[in-house]
Amino acid sequence: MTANPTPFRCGYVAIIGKPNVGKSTLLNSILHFKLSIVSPKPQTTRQRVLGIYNQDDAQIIFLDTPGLITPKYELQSAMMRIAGDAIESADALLVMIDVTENDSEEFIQKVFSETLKNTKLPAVLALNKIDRIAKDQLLPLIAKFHSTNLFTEIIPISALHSDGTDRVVKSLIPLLPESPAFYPEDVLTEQPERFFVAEIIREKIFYHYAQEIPYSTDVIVEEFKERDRKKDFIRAAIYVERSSQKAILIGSKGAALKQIGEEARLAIEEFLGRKVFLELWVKVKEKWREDRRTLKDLGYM
Ligand SMILES: Nc1nc2c(ncn2[C@@H]2O[C@H](COP(=O)(O)OP(=O)(O)OP(=O)(O)O)[C@@H](O)[C@H]2O)c(=O)[nH]1
Ligand SMILES: [Mg+2]
Repeated sequence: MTANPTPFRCGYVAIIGKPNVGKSTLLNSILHFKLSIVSPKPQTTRQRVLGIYNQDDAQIIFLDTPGLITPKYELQSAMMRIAGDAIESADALLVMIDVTENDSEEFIQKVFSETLKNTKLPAVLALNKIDRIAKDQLLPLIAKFHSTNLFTEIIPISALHSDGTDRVVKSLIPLLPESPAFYPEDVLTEQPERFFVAEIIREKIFYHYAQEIPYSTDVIVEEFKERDRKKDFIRAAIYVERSSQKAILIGSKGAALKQIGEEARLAIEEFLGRKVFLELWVKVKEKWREDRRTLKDLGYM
């Protein structure tokens, strides 16, 4: 007789933490694919991004989420609801902190006493950006979080350098229910191409503009046409809140918008694996961040 094979496990893992700690970077590193947008600025991710990881005996459906904050306007409230919904649908949590920040302990206590107070989900803690601190700083940090008794494992990682990320995957699998896979093995996400196209354009805006511009901007794909023997045609609108922001986005003689368009097109082509024609235009939509109808059109509610 042969021994029982390892049972197949499948379930949802929500990746949560403060903005900018590296949640999206980690998802991309685990998937070996640039699925979720990343930038050096906080609050880059606004929607839940679903990414599916497969191995012989498990399927993990990761939910990348917007960084947890106290909302100040309607868009941020919607982002926090999106993060809350992801937590609710999860079987386990991957909590992430940035080891270079010194308020993580407070943050963890707050998350567990407020956001997670009604959930009893098992949680793994990833201590990210260890490439930025000296090795001898790590042990006291691990000990500190170990003493909270909140985590099944505490794993130091560098998402950027894919260091420790295998261990993260390994630690999550036993926390998932025994179940067959929910998705076929060749499926990476369930969100439509349009969503990722808009995200890629938004990422370029986060990289290129300072101060309030990235936060006053959103992108919606208005037309996405596959054409016979021609490149796909994509037209996307960039929403801003004021005409002064529109002028900045477009730049002198349209140069700034042209550059965003070129960079976005290349990244979109890489993502889709095919050539596209990308047309961008900028539209002023006053106070869209506060307007529930526009937020609904943009997919936030
Ligand atoms: N040095 C270093 N930088 C990292 C690491 N992981 C992520 N970063 C950087 O941290 C910044 C934020 O990364 P993101 O992945 O966008 O962070 P996030 O947690 O998804 O942020 P939000 O979407 O805003 O909540 C980017 O500039 C990343 O390159 C790491 O392991 N080491
Ligand atoms: Mg993110």
